[in-house]
Amino acid sequence: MKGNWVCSKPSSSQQRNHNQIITDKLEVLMKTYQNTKDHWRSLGYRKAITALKQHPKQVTSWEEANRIPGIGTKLADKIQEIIESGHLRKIDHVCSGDDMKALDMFNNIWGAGPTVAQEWVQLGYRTLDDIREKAKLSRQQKIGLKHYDDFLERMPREEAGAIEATVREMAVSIDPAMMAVVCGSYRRGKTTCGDVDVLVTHPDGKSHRGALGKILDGLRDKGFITDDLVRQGDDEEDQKKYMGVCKLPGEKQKYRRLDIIVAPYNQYYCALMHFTGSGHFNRSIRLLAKKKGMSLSEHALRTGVIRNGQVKVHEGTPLPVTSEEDVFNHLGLEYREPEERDY
Ligand code: DCT
Ligand code: MG
Repeated sequence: MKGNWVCSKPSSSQQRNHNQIITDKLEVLMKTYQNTKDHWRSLGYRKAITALKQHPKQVTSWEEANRIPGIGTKLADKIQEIIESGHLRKIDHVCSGDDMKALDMFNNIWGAGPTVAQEWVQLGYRTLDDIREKAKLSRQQKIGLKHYDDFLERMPREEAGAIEATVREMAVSIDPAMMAVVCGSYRRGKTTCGDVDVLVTHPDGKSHRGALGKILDGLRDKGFITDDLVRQGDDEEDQKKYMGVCKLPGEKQKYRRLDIIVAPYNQYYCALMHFTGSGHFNRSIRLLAKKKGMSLSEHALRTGVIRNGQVKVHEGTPLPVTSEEDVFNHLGLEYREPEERDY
């Protein structure tokens, strides 16, 4: 398979970003366009940033920038400005006003997206106190606001490990054969984690049913889970996802985001791959599966999928998957350890 597939290369082989001065500035603009729901522009910036990060050398001229696929004349103008002056005046114009600062702050409230953040700015709110006093808040946004500073901070890896252990002990106390594994950035070996993603299953293929409720009740009784944000999935056979807030015992502990996913054992390895990520790795490997007439999700890897454009005409049949290696093998990829999926 030709092409530059992220999922087919270990992330440690990623070269150094030779154009960080440029990509840092473009990322600021991309974030602003995301905040203002300017999807096309933010997508254009994301593609350009990815291309610049992969470029084997420092870009030193307008022509060189313009030759990179995905970088047109307007972006090349901006890149030239950064090369020559170290600055991008557009950032000062677009991002530095009080409106934009407020928009960014409101977007960072858990449960508030670009639409509601924009509404609040239009209503004249500029500070978190404005939001607290005047805005009409959903239940989740109230929790997001209460833990605003804690949620923005990444936790040390050790703390994520202690949170995982707490969830696992509870799962095992309910049923000794229950499995609880931390996924996400922790499993990819990161030194800090934004939240903790714990995947729970049971090897007998049926005792995962009803487990989530029991685990949550136990963790609430201990005072470990402090707030509930979202609970998805009612179908007994399917996956369930819980999003909430937890805090380890002790005076100085912070409130942390905790996700618990429960999967039936026959979906476990696809769920493990999905929740391990990274998001970028997942996008790449799913696209590769699609190109091969397969489909990969957190539930299954299917083959013989027939698509008419974007529409699936035939769902395909699930392939046997009893390890992460199986997924890589079926796709014709060399196995990558979680640490090597960190794009
Ligand atoms: N995921 C994905 N696509 C996304 C977001 C997430 O496929 N847009 C998957 C891959 C990672 C997993 O879900 C958990 O998501 P996060 O917790 O958001 O990511 P993380 O890699 O664990 O990073 P963080 O340390 O910020 O939690
Ligand atoms: Mg995470």
